Amino acid sequence: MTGKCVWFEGIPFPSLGYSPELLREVQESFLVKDEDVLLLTFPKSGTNWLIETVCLIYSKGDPKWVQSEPIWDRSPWVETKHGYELLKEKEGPRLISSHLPIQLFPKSFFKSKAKMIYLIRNPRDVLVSGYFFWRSAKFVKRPQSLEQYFEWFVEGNVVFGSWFDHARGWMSMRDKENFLILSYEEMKWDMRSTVEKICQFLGKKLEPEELNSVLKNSSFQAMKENSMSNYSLLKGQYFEENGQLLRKGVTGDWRNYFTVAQAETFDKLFQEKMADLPQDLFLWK
Ligand code: PPS
Repeated sequence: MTGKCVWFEGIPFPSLGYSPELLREVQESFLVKDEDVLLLTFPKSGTNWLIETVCLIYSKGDPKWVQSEPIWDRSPWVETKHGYELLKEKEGPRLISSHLPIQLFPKSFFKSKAKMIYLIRNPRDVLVSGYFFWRSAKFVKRPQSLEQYFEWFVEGNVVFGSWFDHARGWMSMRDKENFLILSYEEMKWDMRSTVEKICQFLGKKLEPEELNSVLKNSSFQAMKENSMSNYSLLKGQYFEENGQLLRKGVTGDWRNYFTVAQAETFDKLFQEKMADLPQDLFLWK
């Protein structure tokens, strides 16, 4: 993928809201505080679902916050111009989102006690989700076909770089006590237990009816209808009218799109790149 993107340290970034100077400043100078909570993902892994869930946990299931403030202001993306400016001004404990690979993340985090949740998703579904999403976006080079995007993805030639490098990099933190790995798949299969796990990690306690409200208001349908979370406010400037963040919200959709040859190529690559990691990290298998 070349053309419509910004390059930094060999990795392509979207062309709107990112610059090499800012990415350098974020890495060198952004101050992560011990009380911050960081939500980290490779794009299209369910980032916004995780943000919505954590916001609802913070508000004890009350949907007022998630229905009144855009999701990118509740938990700003630190690497974007908008998010960085907002975060610098924010007082108190902050929710911070990011898609950055580990080597470009603010250095101050690694000396802090801030908690981080890394959300991982079957990269095959990440690929398919990304293909449909970027096709309608105005700030990246658009793929012309799934076949083309498949090639870009396996070469690591997509925004935020190689999924494999991203996952490997962040998973090296997995034994740290301020680091929690979650998967999109476990959120789909047992969201109640996942919310309980997040609460335990963040030291939050929810009453049963509050937990029910978190589940209800973070559901695919609720988020799809919530204009503060479904990116409909960004249509026009950032996306075409047909663009949608909440497309299908399922696991295993790649099976509807990959050819047999693509599935085999992907399996082989996954083996090559990830075989030495504990395989129970990859719950979709
Ligand atoms: S982004 O643009 O990188 O921040 O996108 P991200 O939020 O990481 O990923 C978008 C995919 O997450 C799905 N999604 C959900 N699935 C289930 N339940 C809920 N509540 C939910 N919210 C978002 C969304 O549908 C995208 O996946 P696909 O497969 O394209 O549907």
